[in-house]
Amino acid sequence: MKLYDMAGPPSPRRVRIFLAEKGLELDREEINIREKAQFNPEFSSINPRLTIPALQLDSGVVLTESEAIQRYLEELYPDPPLFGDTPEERAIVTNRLRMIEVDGYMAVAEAVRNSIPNFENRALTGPRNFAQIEELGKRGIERIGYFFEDLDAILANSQYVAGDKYTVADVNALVAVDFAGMMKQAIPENCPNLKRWHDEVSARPSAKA
Ligand SMILES: N[C@@H](CCC(=O)N[C@@H](CS)C(=O)NCC(=O)O)C(=O)O
Repeated sequence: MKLYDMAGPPSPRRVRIFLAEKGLELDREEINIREKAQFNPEFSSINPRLTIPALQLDSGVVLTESEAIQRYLEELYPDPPLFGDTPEERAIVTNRLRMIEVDGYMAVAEAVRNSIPNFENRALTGPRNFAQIEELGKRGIERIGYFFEDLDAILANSQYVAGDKYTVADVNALVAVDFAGMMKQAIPENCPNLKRWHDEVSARPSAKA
């Protein structure tokens, strides 16, 4: 098994934090997307979607979605459980993951990729080029604020994002909140529950991954 990875970008960090929580190390290769290494034929033949993380299994199959990688690793290494212990917990984790992906990660990506000059003509990842749309950049910023508020409301009633246990929902939410920092969007004063949670999960050793 081999993980195509890079320190810095958010999606691979989701997998690295998950691995750290499981106490796992994988064989890794860096794909430096700042230097456009995702376009090199050696990598594009492995992942034609041109994104990291990518996990190549011993069978040759390549997983190109961080959540698919996390779920696969959970099946292989169930302890500690990070997707919930019961059907209800697992359903809540999945529910939260979807919210984090759509309302959090995608909102920040929308802002970043439609406003930062480095992403000119690269408003979406992948093999096809897309022009930036300024209005989408602005909408992304607005949506980040709502994401913070919605997470704060969840965390007003529970210690962690999917209940009273630390799960993969905390991993991916932490990465989305930190990713918002790329647009200089910090946790606002009116989100004390989010701040309390962020301090707590950031203090876990895995957060350094
Ligand atoms: N849905 C994918 C997203 C992967 C993704 O967008 N990765 C970014 C780094 S965070 C990337 O590879 N970008 C390449 C590019 O910008 O061309 C996942 O969850 O893993």
